[in-house]
Amino acid sequence: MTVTATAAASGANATERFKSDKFVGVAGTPPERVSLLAREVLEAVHGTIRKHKVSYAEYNALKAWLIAVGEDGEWPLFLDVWVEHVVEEVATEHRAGNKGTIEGPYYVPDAPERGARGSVPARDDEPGTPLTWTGRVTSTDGRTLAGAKIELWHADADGFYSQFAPGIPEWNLRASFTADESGRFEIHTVRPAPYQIPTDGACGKLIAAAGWHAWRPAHLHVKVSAPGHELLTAQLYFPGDEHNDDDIASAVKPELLLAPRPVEGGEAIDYGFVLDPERS
Ligand code: MBD
Ligand code: FE
Repeated sequence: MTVTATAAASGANATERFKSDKFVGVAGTPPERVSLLAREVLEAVHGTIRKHKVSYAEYNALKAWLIAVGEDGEWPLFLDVWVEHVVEEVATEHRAGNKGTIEGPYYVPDAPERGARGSVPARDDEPGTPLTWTGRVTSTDGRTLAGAKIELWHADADGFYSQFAPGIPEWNLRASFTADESGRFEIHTVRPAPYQIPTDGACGKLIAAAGWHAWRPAHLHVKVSAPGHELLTAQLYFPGDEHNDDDIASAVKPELLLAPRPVEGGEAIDYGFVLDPERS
């Protein structure tokens, strides 16, 4: 692959996507809660400054860096990599069904529909090991969830996401499946590569300056939904990936590890989902 994704290109797309898709607002939030949350975050910052005697040079570096995060369109990336996992933890701690994890910045709704069985949109010469994924969707109350929707999106074998990197067809490796009468589905795709945070943007500069690594392990993203049930957002991981234990986005959980087995022409996985009924 000759084109490289720039932080500015993928960041601008992620920022636009978020603005159009997610800004529903929390208009009814009482001022007491806004004040409490804002004050405690600021106090945490003040505490760090006092504890480590942060200098003016460091303060100005922070200011310049925060401006660059916005200019590079990397607020979605920054927040989803370093903050979202705790929001997800708090939001789903009551669940008895499937573990989930963070959504990240690259979901796009309304991907092409493929019924209960089919292949994700892919290029004729799509690189990567072919992957056949079978599974079943049920409820924690034991019911089969016929008609459940399984939305899948993932990076290609170079680690790039369609709509967030140049030169990739719009819906490449993005599709929506519908579980059959017995709750089953069968998906044909390819194994994604690990994802590297762009090195040329503000997030990459923080990573380099701090001496961290920039990697997420290879993963498949899903959203699984059914009427009367809580939306499950998850990612599935491949055993043996060197970053399963130190994902920069802290989003790996043991329950989300796949167990691929070699089959003729590729590999196969079996992984199903158990959804929690909506709380009344
Ligand atoms: C990704 O692919 C991702 O899933 C997350 C959470 C953050 C950055 C890139
Ligand atoms: Fe991802």
